[in-house]
This record gives sequence, C-alpha cells and structure tokens, in this order.
Amino acid sequence: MTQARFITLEGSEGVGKTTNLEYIKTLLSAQGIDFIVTREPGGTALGEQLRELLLGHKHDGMADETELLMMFAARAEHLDKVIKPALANGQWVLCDRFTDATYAYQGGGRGIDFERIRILEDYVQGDCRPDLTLLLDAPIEIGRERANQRSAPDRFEKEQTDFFNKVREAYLSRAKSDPQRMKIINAALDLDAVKSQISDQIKLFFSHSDS
Ligand code: T5A
Repeated sequence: MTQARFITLEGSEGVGKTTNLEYIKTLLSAQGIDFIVTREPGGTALGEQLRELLLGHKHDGMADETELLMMFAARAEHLDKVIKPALANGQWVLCDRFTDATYAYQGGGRGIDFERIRILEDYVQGDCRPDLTLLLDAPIEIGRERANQRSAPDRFEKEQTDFFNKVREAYLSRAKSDPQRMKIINAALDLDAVKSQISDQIKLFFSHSDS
C-alpha cells in the first residue's frame, strides 16, 4: 500500500466513534501502516480553540452561518497544518468527523442549503476528500442514551430529537449517494458486532488500496 489514505469516521451523538477509532488504530497498526489520528472540529491549536467556542455554552444561540463558517475555518487550518502535510508525507490520516458532519449537522440539522456547503467545501478543501468514510448508524435514542451516560451535554447534544433525526437522515442520504466511499455500519449492535463490520470494511478497503 504505497499511497497514503484519508479515512473518516462519522455518525450522530454517542454512536461509538471514539470507541471504534481505537479499534481502527489497531487494524492499521497490524498492517504496519504509518498513520496519524485527528478530529474535527479541532486537530490544531487554533481548531481546538474554535471547538471550545462551538461546543461550549458561552455562545448559545450563535447564528447558523457563524457555526458553519467556524467549522470550515477550523477545517482550513486542519487541512493546512495537519491533514495535507501528513498525506504528502505518506502518512494515512484517521479523522474523527469531517465534512460529512457539516452536511449532516449544519445542512440536515440546521437546514442550511447543501449547495452553500458544497461551495465552501470546494473552496476550503480543493480536491481533498476522504477515501473511505465509515458511517456509524444507530437510532437516535440509542446514541443519546450512550452519550448521556458519559458526560454533560455540549451545545449540540442539547438539541432535540427532531434535530438529530434530520442529522441521521442527511448522513444516510449522503451514504446512499456515495456508496463507494461511505460505508454504513450498524452501530446499534453490541460492540463486538460493530467491530466485526468495521474490520470487514477496512479489509475490503485494504484490498482495493493494494490493487
Ligand atoms: N459537528 C462537527 C458539526 O456540527 N459540524 C461539523 O462539521 C463537525 C466536524 C463534535 C460535535 O460537533 C458537531 C457534531 C458533534 O455534535 P464530538 O465529540 O466529535 O463532537 O461528537 P460526539 O458525537 O459528541 O462524540 P461522542 O464522543 O459523544 O460520541 P461517540 O464518539 O460517537 O461515542 P463514544 O465512542 O464516546 O461512545 C459513547 C458511549 O457508548 C459506549 C461507549 O463505551 C461510551 O460509553 N458504546 C457502546 N455501548 C454499547 N454498544 C456499543 N456498540 C457501543 N459503542 C460505544
């Protein structure tokens, strides 16, 4: 596997992204792949500050457009300082959320026109897109229940069920329109069953990356 690959992990609140990221790390390491792990919003010093502003409650009620532009501001920094240099250096990038989250949360959840998001995506990312995206999908109640057990709700987690249903729908619709890249994982199952699906998809991806 010569060319570095960009893998992202997506899904609504509490579906198990962070948990399964650890598992994916073991799969990549077992193949001897040199990789970095990062996340959005965040991944750089500036991006992590923007994350605090976006997820914290200090600016409850910020305009939807402000939220959208801050996501892309953090992403521009992330691409410039972390993602593009790593890929250019031959390192794979494993990222907890990326632009599919913007389509799902700011597009689906907040109702911002997808076309506006696409324009920003082209502007900020150029032709940089993930090679593989694993979408962890589960009914909203399951994810929220899991997330609630863990920590106090952030600014997004305070949204209502309707918001998260729209987020989930937007994710699923993106996966449907780009099945080659975006693979749906049934995250409602127990952890072993989720890992087994992830392992299958990563193996398949490795075999395509080899050819
Ligand atoms: N956002 C982000 C946008 O609005 N636009 C954007 O463009 C971007 C990039 C980021 C927030 O920002 C928004 C989306 C988000 O609201 P985040 O921390 O990345 O926040 O996302 P969260 O979804 O809040 O992440 P969480 O850490 O809450 O959820 P995870 O990572 O999906 O879940 P995890 O792994 O922590 O698991 C939660 C609990 O469930 C258990 C785990 O042990 C843990 O206790 N669990 C399971 N239990 C049973 N069975 C399973 N299969 C389980 N899997 C996990």
